[in-house]
Amino acid sequence: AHKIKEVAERKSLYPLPLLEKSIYFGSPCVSLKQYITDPERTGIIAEFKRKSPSKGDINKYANVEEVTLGYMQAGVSALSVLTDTHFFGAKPDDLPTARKFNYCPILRKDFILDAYQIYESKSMGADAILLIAKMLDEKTIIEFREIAQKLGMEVLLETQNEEEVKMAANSGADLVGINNRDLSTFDVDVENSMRLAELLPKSMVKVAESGIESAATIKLLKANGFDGFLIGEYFMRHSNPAAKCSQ
Ligand code: IGP
Repeated sequence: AHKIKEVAERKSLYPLPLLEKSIYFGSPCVSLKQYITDPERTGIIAEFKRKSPSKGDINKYANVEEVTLGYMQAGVSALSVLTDTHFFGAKPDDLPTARKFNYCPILRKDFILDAYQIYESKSMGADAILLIAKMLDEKTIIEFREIAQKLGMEVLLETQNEEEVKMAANSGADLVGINNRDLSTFDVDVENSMRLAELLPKSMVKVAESGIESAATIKLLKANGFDGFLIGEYFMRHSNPAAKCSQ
């Protein structure tokens, strides 16, 4: 509580009493890692996003309740909900709404740059947060990972090159993500991801992110050590994303 106060005071977006009032603050999280590795489930993390920097508008008027419920009924392991407004068109209530209607793990997808956002994630009802290795130094990653885990959440640490993957192996992150998309060129390269996955211990839960468009790609990634598959645009660009997801 002391730490929450300190961080909330510094940022003072929502004051401490508001964050603390969230019913999610006192409640336990669902384990993303567990749902992804559950052999009864698909390993798919289905993402809700309206637009993206690489594609522009994807599904401007998508309804978060309808889409996330549909994803879950289609048998996904977890949901990923974008909360960034500027680049991804998120509305402030998207994640809390998804939470209200779904029991499965929810990953908060945003650019987390300040500890305050971790407390905020918990108050929104997230079970896990994304940390992006390219945006944070190693010391900050460990500090943020500790805060998230102390609040009961898990951390998916996103990597994209050899150096980041090696750092992630010793970061204490619950899951390591390897982004198939190079964020500077937007190129998708699954071969690169599979090569990088080999640098991680077998026991580490690995999530392949971005540009996944077919069951064949999932199969290939699975055969090469990946447990989870983060898929957004392939579902979202359809008028009924959940229907696409259940195919
Ligand atoms: C999903 P795609 O190509 O299936 O829509 O990708 C997800 O991997 C992508 O949205 C993503 C992302 C991120 C978004 C990966 N890392 C970091 C925002 C921030």
